[in-house]
Amino acid sequence: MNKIENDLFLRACKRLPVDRTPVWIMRQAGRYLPEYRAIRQKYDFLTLCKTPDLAAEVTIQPVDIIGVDAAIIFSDILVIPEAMGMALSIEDGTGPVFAKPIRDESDAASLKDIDPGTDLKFVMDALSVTKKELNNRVPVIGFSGSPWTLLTYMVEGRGSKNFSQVKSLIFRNPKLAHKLLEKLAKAVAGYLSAQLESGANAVQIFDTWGGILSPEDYREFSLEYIKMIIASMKKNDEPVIVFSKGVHQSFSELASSGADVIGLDWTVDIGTVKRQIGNDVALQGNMDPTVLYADKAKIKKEVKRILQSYANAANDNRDSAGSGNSGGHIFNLGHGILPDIEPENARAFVEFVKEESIKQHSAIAV
Ligand code: 1CP
Repeated sequence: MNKIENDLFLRACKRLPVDRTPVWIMRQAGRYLPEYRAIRQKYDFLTLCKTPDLAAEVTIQPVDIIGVDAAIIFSDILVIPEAMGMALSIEDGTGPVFAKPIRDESDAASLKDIDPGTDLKFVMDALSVTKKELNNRVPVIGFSGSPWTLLTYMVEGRGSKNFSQVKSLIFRNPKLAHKLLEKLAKAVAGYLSAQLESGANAVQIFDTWGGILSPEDYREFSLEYIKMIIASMKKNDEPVIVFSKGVHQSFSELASSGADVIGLDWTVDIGTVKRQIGNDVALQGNMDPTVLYADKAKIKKEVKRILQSYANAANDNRDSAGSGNSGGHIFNLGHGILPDIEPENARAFVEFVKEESIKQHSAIAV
């Protein structure tokens, strides 16, 4: 494979030396960008996902406009259940909706096994076009939802506040829940492997709803399946990032899940987590996405605080990764960027991470 010009993101994932902290933003291709909205005016969301040239175009927008160090392929986690046969629509104001949610054995039996190379060929094609058009400027991240997070949408039928349907399922019929989760784990492992095969340089598993479970239930219904996926993926040395939101008590277990990188939401201190779990994995995160509503002075202050917290912990841990004490950190928000953020603030955020981390790295190196 051709050498990637800016490979800071991949190096940080593998805890190799870097001269500054790389940064990207979850949901970086999306509605906060006027350039994205201009394309969305002409095409609906699923058409965008399924037209490789358009998906590639919006994937690359934040690299050019915001200056991030990695692209993430434009798609959605819900393309897997759709490929399994569930009719999906994305409704303005509501978000994704499945007309017929999965509630019992006969619904479950209607789900077909997928072959990612054919059933999700549009994602593979979007990756190929993106790789070609990016011309190795930055790495491309592929992704999937975790089995648990996919199951929540498949059972609820849409976004939910208290997740009563999917929770009823796991507590009343755990056997069926496990059967579905296993089916999803197989599909996700095949899907992520196919994305790497099609040119993705790393993959992220989004477990957005891991934190609605107790630590024990998280282990049983989410983490076990994430581990299964990582163990069974066909891959070379490409990094795997796991972002399980809100699972504060489970970081040590996550660190031994086989993931290279653990994504953190903003409700934990990154330095505290680093001290707790040690130096075996890299950390990604973790600025509160709503800090991007603030003025630039506040954004900068928050960026500096997070960089410093990580560096102090790396120093205490005697972490030898990277130059200085900041290797093994990928800067990101603690969850997706919100649609009403000013692009100017997103740009300033990325710039602050670059400037401040260079200062910090060189201060420590001398
Ligand atoms: O109107 C539009 O343009 C559609 C809005 C939209 C977008 C831009 C949806 C519907 N999905 C996406 C893209 C998307 N989704 C990406 C693109 C790549 C990037 O990051 O730039 C990614 C990674 C996702 C992943 C995703 N979809 C997650 C996991 C990450 C997270 O934010 O928690 C989840 C939970 C979804 C489901 C989903 N799809 C769309 C919406 C609005 C939602 C959330 C629904 C809810 O409220 O629960």
